[in-house]
Amino acid sequence: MSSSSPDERTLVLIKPDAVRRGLVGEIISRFERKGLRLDAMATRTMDDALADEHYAEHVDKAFYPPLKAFMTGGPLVALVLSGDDVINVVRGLIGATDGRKAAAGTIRGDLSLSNRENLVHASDSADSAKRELALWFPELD
Ligand code: FUP
Repeated sequence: MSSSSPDERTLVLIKPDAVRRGLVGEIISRFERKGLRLDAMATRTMDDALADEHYAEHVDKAFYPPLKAFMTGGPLVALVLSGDDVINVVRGLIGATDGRKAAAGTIRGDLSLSNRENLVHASDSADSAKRELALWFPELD
């Protein structure tokens, strides 16, 4: 038996609003300064099919059509981050969904004033991370 378990991985999307606003470096820098490892990074533009798969739990909601238009409306940066308890740690760093309510000191709390254009997506559980990593980075094991 190994004395330590391997570090977790999570999927992060730096959304089109962050790319448009020139905040990619600021956001990656916060993850790096926390001590997380950047295992993979790619610039992508979501198409309709990827949006529907990524947001499978939201496709029937009223907010989904404008969310999909926003997420497919420009390039984003997809990251794989790893580190101790990375899924929870990254959720803490990004803050609550609504940028108007997110705590100061978090990415959304400091930099977003919107419930939709909230700069970052991060997997919210081990199951979501597994599903989302397979969707965005199928080449990683
Ligand atoms: P989060 O996990 O914090 O990204 O939030 P959710 O999974 O609940 O929502 C996913 C995305 O849907 C949010 F990042 C932004 C968008 N959204 C809206 O546009 N309107 C809402 O009322 C709720 C979420």
